[in-house]
Amino acid sequence: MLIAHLSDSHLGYRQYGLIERERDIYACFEEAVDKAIEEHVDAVIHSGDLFHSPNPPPQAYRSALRALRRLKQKGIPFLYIMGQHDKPKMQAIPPLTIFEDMELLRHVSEKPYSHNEFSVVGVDHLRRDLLKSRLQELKPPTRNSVLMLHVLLKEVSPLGDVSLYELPTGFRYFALGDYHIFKSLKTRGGVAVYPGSSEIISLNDLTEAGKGFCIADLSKDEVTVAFQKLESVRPRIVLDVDANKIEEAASKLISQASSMNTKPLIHLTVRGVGVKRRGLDQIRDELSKVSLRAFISIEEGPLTFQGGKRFFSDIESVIQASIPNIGCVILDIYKAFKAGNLHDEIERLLKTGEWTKWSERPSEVEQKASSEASRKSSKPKDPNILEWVER
Ligand SMILES: [Mn+2]
Repeated sequence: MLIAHLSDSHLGYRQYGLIERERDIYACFEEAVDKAIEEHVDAVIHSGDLFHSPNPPPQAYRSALRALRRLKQKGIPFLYIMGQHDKPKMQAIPPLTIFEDMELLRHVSEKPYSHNEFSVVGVDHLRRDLLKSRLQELKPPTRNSVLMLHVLLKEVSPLGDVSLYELPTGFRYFALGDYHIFKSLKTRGGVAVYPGSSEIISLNDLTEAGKGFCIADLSKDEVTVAFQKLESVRPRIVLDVDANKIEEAASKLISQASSMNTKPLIHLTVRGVGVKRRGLDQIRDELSKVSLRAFISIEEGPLTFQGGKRFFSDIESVIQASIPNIGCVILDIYKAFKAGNLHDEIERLLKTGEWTKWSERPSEVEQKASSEASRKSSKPKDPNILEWVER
């Protein structure tokens, strides 16, 4: 029994308001289905968020229809559950019902699927308390059973709803959705797998392994899982660069982007104090020619860890930003040490009792941030700079 496991395709999502991005997302889903057919799978299962919304645009229906028809022609069943994105909030009909009427798929949360010893059971996305009681009722109908859930496990996120050990026993494959990065976890009797989203829906979805789906083989004693990377995923370049090195970084970016077959999305963070947006206009224009869209943001913050690299402008800012509350203490000691009067300074602090007020004192970074915030709110925002906040 070979199954293709997909999840979080988010059909109909128009990221950054770009039609190209909506098309990228369709292309990824359709590529995954084509690959599944090529691999001669016995079933395709989808663990939720097939559509980005319970009211998808007509193009999203067409993309789903194209894929489902190809599967139907090959006699491959498509089984699905709903995620929080495509589940209607009120008493409305879920978008995929229309395809169920056309007998192109099966909603396993309504009616489990069985074929000989193989069966698939599923639960649509549920609130944590409802999910927990629902999980207790679930039993595998046959020896070779799959359980589909749209749930965030505590093993992948501190915001998770349930733990791996709270899942019912007896299932060989837990086909999970909601977490957008590929992850395979061992359970007592089998495996729990997140194939991840088929495209990059938010920058959090970026991963070295790429985006794709899974093919699981349930015919042997031990379940095997193979990740299938998709070619249709649009490339992204995320770069965090010190303002002093911006020219060099920009020319590298331009040659990297122009050598790509598909125009990438570029996310450039320029780090430094007093960086002027106006000064970056030319760089953004040049990057725009070789990319689908280039986003440039400015960070005054001194320290981040991105792509394993460390950026900071001065040690004082590093201390304050990275050690909340007691940052002031360390900073005072550091300054005294640098000035060569560490002993005198500590004695003075102890005598005056000033050290007791350390935790109440706002750090210079906080003061800077609050004055920055008030300045920002009074100033009209540069329409050319897009923030990359998504979802
Ligand atoms: Mn999702």
